[in-house]
Amino acid sequence: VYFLYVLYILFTYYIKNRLFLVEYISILKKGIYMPYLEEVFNYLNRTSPAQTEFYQAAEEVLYSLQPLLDKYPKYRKHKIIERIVEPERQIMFRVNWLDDNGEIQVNKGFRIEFNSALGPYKGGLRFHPSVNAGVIKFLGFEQIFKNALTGLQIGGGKGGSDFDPKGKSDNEIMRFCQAFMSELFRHIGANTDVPAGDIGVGAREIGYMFGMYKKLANKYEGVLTGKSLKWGGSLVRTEATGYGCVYFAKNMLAARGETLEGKRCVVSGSGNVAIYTIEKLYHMGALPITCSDSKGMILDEEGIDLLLLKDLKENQRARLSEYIKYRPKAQYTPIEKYPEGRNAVWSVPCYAAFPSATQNELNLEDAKALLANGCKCVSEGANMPSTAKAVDLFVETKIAYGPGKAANAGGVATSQLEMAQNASMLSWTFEEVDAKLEQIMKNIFQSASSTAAEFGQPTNLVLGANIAGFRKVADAMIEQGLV
Ligand code: NDP
Ligand code: 2IT
Repeated sequence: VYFLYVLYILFTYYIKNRLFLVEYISILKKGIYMPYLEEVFNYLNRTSPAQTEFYQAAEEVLYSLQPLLDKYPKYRKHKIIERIVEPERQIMFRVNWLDDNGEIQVNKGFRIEFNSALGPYKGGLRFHPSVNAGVIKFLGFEQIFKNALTGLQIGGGKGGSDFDPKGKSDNEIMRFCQAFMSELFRHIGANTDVPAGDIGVGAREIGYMFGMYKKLANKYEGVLTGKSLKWGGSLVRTEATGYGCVYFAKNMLAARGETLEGKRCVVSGSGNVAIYTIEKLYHMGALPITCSDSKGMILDEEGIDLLLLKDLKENQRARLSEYIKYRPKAQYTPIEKYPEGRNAVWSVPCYAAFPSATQNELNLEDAKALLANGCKCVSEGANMPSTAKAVDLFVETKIAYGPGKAANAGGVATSQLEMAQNASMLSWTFEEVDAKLEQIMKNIFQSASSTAAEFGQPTNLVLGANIAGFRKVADAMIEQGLV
């Protein structure tokens, strides 16, 4: 009786606070693996101080790799871990430009060329005041494995600037982009390093940067992706990350005999990824009811008005708070009214959640709120939107959880399709590119889930994606010798 009583107490404690076990298990796991990986983390702390986002990304990947490292000693013998955490090249530069008042402005520019085992460095450029060396490094690190998962020949890179595009005139944007490219051009090329967009960088910025590259390099080549459809861009690239993220969710759910049809979905962000996630959710018969920006969130129980959202964000470049002027029944919550330390988007009851704004926008408390409200699926459009503890909870509770490097790989995959079209001087139809994207997302899901099953944790797509991506890069590094 006592035994049953103790069991009952433990069980109710566990149900009330699943974190107890999650944390206990993850500390235990990390404790067991520490000796080897600890050396790597100590090295990173010593040589790249204060890069917290990078440590977070590296820890997630490296801890997932333990079963692979145990099974195949070749990776340790070739010191792949020690080599893969060290970028092949990092470029930091000054960007001077003149604002509309004739004042000199100075920003930092970054490009990290992380790993070229599988192809030319490939990854976006982010313009946001929060950009620093650690942010670019975490994004570049994630990009290596994401790009490997696509099955295409692309290495990993990332770049950007702490430039804030908000409130800048079109001329200021142009002058900044030109100044940025006046240094970057010497490091990139269609077969070397091919940047694209990310936060704060869309078709307009890619246009100005392409123009400057062409002038300085005297080459008209596919050096950037996300170009305008009028001069070398690919159909579906604009939609690709959001569409791909929903395709990924569809695959995760299909494996569980579920669909998105008729389901309430919450989306964060209101930029490129969020907008086309919402569009594809409608195509699937789902009901997307939220979106957000850095100032607040919209809850529209009748479903987000997609045309209005596109007009506000793509044409007017307005704040999301404007939405309720046109849809008075919708509800706007400014961030000052969010529960403390939380993101209000994740308190809205839903079947599936699509974090599509930025890193660490969904923490443990948010994850608990989602699960308590019955959320069954999280598909990450953003890069590393969930904190480490939130990820642990999703994995432990075995919901359909698609980590960013798998779920948002559709953007970069379609960038590679743009490169292929540029190189062959052909252009494919919307249907052709969309069909390829859908197939790539299916392949990524299958590769992550079969790898997860191979290592005994069939629902753990964090483990599966990290091992599957790493293995491709690591094997290529071994075969290409010590370079
Ligand atoms: P956009 O610049 O188009 O939109 C970003 C959105 O996120 C905006 O709504 C923005 O709000 C919000 N946001 C940005 N930073 C913050 C912040 N610190 N706090 C709250 N909200 C924030 O970028 P994308 O849609 O292209 O990118 C969104 C995410 O998706 C990023 O994590 C990016 O790395 C990732 N991603 C993008 C891909 C792409 O192809 N574009 C491919 C794969 C991943 P506000 O306007 O108020 O700043
Ligand atoms: O994070 C990403 O994958 C992107 N921002 C897209 C990169 C690309 O090269 O298309």
